[in-house]
Amino acid sequence: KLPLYHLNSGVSAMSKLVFPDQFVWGTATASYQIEGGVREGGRGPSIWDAVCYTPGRVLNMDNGDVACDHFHRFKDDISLMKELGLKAYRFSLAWPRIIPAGFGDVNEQGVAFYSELIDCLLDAGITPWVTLYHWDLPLVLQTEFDGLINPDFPDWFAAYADVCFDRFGDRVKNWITLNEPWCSSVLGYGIGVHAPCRKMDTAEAYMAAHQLLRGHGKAVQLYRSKYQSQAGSIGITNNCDWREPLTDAITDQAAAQRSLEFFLGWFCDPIYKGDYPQVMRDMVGDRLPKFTDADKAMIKGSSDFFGLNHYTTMLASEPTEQVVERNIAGNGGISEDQNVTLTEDPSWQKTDMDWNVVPWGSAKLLKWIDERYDHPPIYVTENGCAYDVPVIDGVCDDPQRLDFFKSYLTAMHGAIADGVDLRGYFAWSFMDNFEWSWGYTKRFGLVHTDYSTQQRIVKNSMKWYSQVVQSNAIAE
Ligand code: PNW
Repeated sequence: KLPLYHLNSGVSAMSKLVFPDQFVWGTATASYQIEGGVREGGRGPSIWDAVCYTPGRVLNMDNGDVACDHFHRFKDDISLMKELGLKAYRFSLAWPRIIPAGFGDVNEQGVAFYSELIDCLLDAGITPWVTLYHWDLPLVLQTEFDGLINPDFPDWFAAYADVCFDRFGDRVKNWITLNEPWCSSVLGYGIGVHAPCRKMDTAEAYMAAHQLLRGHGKAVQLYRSKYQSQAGSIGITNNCDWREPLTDAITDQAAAQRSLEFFLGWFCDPIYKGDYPQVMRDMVGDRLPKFTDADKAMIKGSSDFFGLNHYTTMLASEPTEQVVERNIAGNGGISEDQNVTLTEDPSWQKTDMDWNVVPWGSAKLLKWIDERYDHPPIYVTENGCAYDVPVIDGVCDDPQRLDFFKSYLTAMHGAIADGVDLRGYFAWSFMDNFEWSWGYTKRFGLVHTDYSTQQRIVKNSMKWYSQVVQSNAIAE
């Protein structure tokens, strides 16, 4: 455990919080949310293209056809990152650009696009952190093969990953297999608000999670055996909110713990401990698939680092009656299975997503992870907030976002001081973009996107963040 003053090597120890040497600072995006160009360069359709064209699924029937037009403007976007002094950039590859039919033929134009983007980042001195799957599944895998719930998913995913490692691995040294499999499973197959918008049977959500974990394990096994000489690291990114017990009653503490195990333990226990949490086995029963011994061996130890996306906190308590209805508020997941009541402190501030701003929740979650998974190296691969702030006279002054980042980073710095091995932080998002079922109505960017002109305007929060990145410290 390092006492705080060891981290403060600066002159005015009390006035700034210095982060450890080598701390990775960046921003994050995802292919479908920013690229556009969906019918260009040989790209095939994804499940999100289809969902966007189905009335009632996405607010205003917005879609990713143009998005931030990053497909055509990536060079300018990267120049801006360089100008701002950003050091790392997390983005995702669109599987349907690389293998349009899901498996089989490689689309060389798609490979060329990402190859150029990667070179451009490296020329700008920015380290690429590449996510292989951030939700844009090739549509044909859904329509013809049932997508993530097909037990062949791991083979398709590993074959796609193989192409990516082969073509980009000489330059990309930081890989993330999956972004938030919780969202793919719960929102895609349980609640049905994300593509493919299924909500027929909760067993499907557990099966999707199962095949995603097997796919992750298989891709990592391949990377470690076939591409060892590339000397990169590979991991997975999971998302989790913090759950604070409503009271210190044993039952509320148990409810909070159960909720965290259903949220994060679901995906991380197999990776760090070899199987799903016992509480899920007990409460979900036969709908929770079982790993074979070969699966367990493949998945256990399959992440070189702990990727965490974190946005908010809820209060958890023991329900007075068994939860019977699925509660989609507060990211409750398949709430009837976990049987936890989620509430909020009315004094908490909220973002445009209605997500609570609770910085100390991030520090508690980091410590929970540190303890449960035996002190893994952690990278926060997303954290951020939606606030819609107008551009006035060319200026976007967004003090709420600045405060959000400042308070969360201060809390996370405290977690580091308490011994958590946090090694990096990526703000979500580099620029305003397509926010899934919310279309373009939620603005998470540190750069403002004007969707009618595609002009980028650096928000004041970004000017502040750029200073943090360049000084490796938060000035108070
Ligand atoms: C993440 N939830 O999505 C994604 O990785 C990003 O693509 C997205 O833009 C960002 O967070 C902001 O939403 C989430 O309901 C979507 O718990 C929903 C939830 C969590 C994360």
